[in-house]
Amino acid sequence: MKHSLKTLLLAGAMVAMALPAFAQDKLGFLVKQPEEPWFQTEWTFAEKAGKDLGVEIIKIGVPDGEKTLAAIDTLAAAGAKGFVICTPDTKLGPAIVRAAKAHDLKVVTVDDQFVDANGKPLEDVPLVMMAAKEIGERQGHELWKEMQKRGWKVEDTAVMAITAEELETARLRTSGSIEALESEGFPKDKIYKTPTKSNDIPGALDAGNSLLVQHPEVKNWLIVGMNDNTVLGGVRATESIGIAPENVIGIGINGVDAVNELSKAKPTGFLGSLLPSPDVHGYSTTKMLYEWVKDGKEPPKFTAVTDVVLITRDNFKEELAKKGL
Ligand code: FCA
Repeated sequence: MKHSLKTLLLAGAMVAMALPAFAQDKLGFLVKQPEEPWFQTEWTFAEKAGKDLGVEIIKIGVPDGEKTLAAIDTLAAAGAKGFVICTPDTKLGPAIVRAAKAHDLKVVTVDDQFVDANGKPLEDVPLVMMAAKEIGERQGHELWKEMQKRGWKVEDTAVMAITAEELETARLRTSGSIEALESEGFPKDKIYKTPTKSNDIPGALDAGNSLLVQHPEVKNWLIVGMNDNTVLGGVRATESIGIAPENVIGIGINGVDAVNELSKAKPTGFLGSLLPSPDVHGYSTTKMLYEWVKDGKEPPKFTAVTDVVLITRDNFKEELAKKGL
């Protein structure tokens, strides 16, 4: 009796010792635009990975540099061992790496690659992202296909390419899209670039408006942009000057950010979106980071997530459901 009680107590103490250590495992997941469904989806799947692995995920929105560095301090104070980040500014890379090192935190980047002050990529930091050039090319080919389907003439049509050249993934996507259109035979001199100040709808709307006032002669518009919000801003610009939806084709990238638009009662100029795998981005980065922290298994320096599907009003519910989104 006495013995078994002692055993029990001992076993209990061992569990008690083991449990807090287990429960205390924490990892951060920092994203630049927490208002975008894209990043909310990454968070959801990071938490799913956290649950499967028995780790707590600390989610923090980091819209600027100051908030990013403060978030890293917060993670360190909470006892986290590392974090996944989509940085608000790729040039913050060296500062983020420095802060992480100072706190002995491991870093995995997602979606946007860190660069140094000269724009050179920090290739040492593990990165998971969609294949940017390829998804851009797909956008260009799909725009062309739809243009053919509608029987538009090249003479009546121009491209509004909303650009964000300072963000490498955006530059790769839009240049891929433009090159694909050119390879299909779209005339170079009717592909008009217009830079956006911010990667959201208001920024892209301004960019679109300033282009449209210069080209009242254009009847039909194809809209190129690096993600759904950028293309949506362009579509809103065409609407604001009364161009009919039948004369506009916009195809976005991200998919999850297009759900509201594709759910509208009437079709708009936004035809659809290329849906990559935000679920995989959120889950696999978290798992990589966990294995790195836990077992010292270093993640690959670069993982490109391919596998993209075009969602439109006709199939978006099914396609999202297939991915559990
Ligand atoms: C960038 C964009 C996001 C998303 C992500 C994969 O960070 O800003 O909208 O497309 O790449």
